[in-house]
Amino acid sequence: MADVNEIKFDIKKEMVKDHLITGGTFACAGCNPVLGIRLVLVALGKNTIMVNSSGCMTLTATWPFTPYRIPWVHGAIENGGSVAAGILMGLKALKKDSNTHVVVYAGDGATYDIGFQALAGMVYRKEKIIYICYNNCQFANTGHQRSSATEKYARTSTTPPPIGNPLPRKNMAKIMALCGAEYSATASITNPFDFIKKLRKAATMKGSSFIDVLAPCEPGWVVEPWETLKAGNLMVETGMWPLYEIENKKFTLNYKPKMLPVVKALQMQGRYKHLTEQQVTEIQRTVINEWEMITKGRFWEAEEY
Ligand SMILES: Cc1ncc(C[n+]2csc(CCOP(=O)(O)OP(=O)(O)O)c2C)c(N)n1
Ligand code: SF4
Ligand SMILES: [Mg+2]
Repeated sequence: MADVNEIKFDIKKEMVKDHLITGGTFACAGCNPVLGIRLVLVALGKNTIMVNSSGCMTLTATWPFTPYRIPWVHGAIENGGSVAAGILMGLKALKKDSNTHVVVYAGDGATYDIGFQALAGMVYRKEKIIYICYNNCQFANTGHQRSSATEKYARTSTTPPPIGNPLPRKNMAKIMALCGAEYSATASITNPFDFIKKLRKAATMKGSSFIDVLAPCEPGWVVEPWETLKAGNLMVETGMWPLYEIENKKFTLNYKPKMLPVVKALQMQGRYKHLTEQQVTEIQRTVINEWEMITKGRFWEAEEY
């Protein structure tokens, strides 16, 4: 299928449709993961069943309240991929699978770490499921601990200063492509049209899709509620979070960032406040190397920041 940039999207037509997630959730002000759910439902519409793995988004629907106008299921943190596969099997038995989108909306801790096995199994079996990781780069709900999506040197409650997180994050979109995802992509809440188009493209696949969407978290990134989108935008424009897609192992870069100095993104986030000049230089070097690889046809060898 065509590069997402070729998919048409008419914002005027889309925005007059009913919202499928209403306001009034228990999420923090400025929470990008909640905004992500809204974009998912704009993209896929009401014939969607959403599976939630335990995390902050579990608290969006706290009995007896729900903001959802679609069926929504909370499984557990470790089994999003399996719960979705079970739902798909049920829909197949009822012959209702062809017009229903089965979606997992899970955090990075659930995706990169605790639910990795169920996700890898789902993708390996090529289940027709769209798995979306809302990536706030930490286990936010339990107190902002490090996950395998936490960036190198970022501060979390389990990786405190002076060093911060000593490890780089996993290259999850690549891993999913190699596990068998027909479509695997990165996205950012700050680039909503790119995200929506990727979701629509994912919906046309016969097999599994995986989308890793960067979704800043106000207390976790230590930014003000009104700064979360700006913080995410700077991660994209500095090249720290590249936007790309891999379709049947073919890589396409979807967006050319401004390549601002990484310090612009780092200095506005409290989780990077402790960084030394040396650490900032190392991050900048990593990002430059990565982009050199990406733009010179060596994507599969690139280490992402
Ligand atoms: C097996 C298991 N281990 C740990 C937990 C506790 N737990 C609940 S939510 C959560 C954080 C999940 O992090 P993430 O998936 O990144 O979502 P976020 O909280 O960031 O939205 C954890 C560790 C759990 N529910 N089940
Ligand atoms: S802690 Fe972060 S992810 Fe959780 S509700 Fe608040 S802003 Fe959203
Ligand atoms: Mg998280």
